[in-house]
Amino acid sequence: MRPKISVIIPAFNEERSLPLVLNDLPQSTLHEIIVVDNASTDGTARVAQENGARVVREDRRGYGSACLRGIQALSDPDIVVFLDADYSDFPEEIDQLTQPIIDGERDFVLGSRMILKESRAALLPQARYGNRLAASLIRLFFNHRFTDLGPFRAIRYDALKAIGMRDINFGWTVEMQIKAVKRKLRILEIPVRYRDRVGVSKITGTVEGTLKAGTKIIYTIFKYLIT
Ligand SMILES: Nc1nc2c(ncn2[C@@H]2O[C@H](COP(=O)(O)OP(=O)(O)OP(=O)(O)O)[C@@H](O)[C@H]2O)c(=O)[nH]1
Ligand SMILES: [Mg+2]
Repeated sequence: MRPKISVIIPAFNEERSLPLVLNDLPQSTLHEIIVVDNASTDGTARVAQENGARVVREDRRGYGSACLRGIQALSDPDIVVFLDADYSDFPEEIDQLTQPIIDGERDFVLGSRMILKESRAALLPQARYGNRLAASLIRLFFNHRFTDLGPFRAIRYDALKAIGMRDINFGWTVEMQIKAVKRKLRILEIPVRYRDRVGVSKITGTVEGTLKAGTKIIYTIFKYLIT
């Protein structure tokens, strides 16, 4: 039997990019696509529905809040894929992320944007720097080599439930990675393509977003070192 693959897409005011993301997903092979409308003030919910997704709303802003809401809305999948709504990732690469899990070889597959030269170039300099810093700390504290904190990732549903995600904003991606290491999940990083986003930047493209995200990520790494 084919495994049930659910996709969770957190979206805050992404009406321009979201249709592109949804149309590049191989929808007929997927169990469900959940767009979490994170209190958008534009047509995000409408375009999500029009382009084949189920929409749930989360009024508490924050990347992690949106992802947590998406997890609540899942209908018993085998594999969960997280994907951003901004069309920076290449949704058609989803099969590369899920295949190692389908084959029973891995529990968690992370798309890294730091491996291919073109992908790395599409990251903002502060993101490249932050990724390297976070990766060094994780290697030092938890003895696992990651190269990125990329948003495009696939994880077995039972593993996702087991790690118990909590972060409500920018610590989300790093929390999942650290908990995966601590739980001794079988982890694989694969190179993914990446491009400039469509629409307005919310985090890395702004000074405030970068500072907040950077601080929260480093804080989260130390928090899980201690606890
Ligand atoms: N910032 C932010 N993003 C959210 C929120 N809820 C959902 N998102 C989504 O999270 C994803 C990542 O946000 P981006 O603005 O692309 O942030 P980034 O990838 O760090 O930076 P750029 O792509 O360079 O702008 C997008 O799909 C957003 O729509 C929220 O409350 N705040
Ligand atoms: Mg982005």
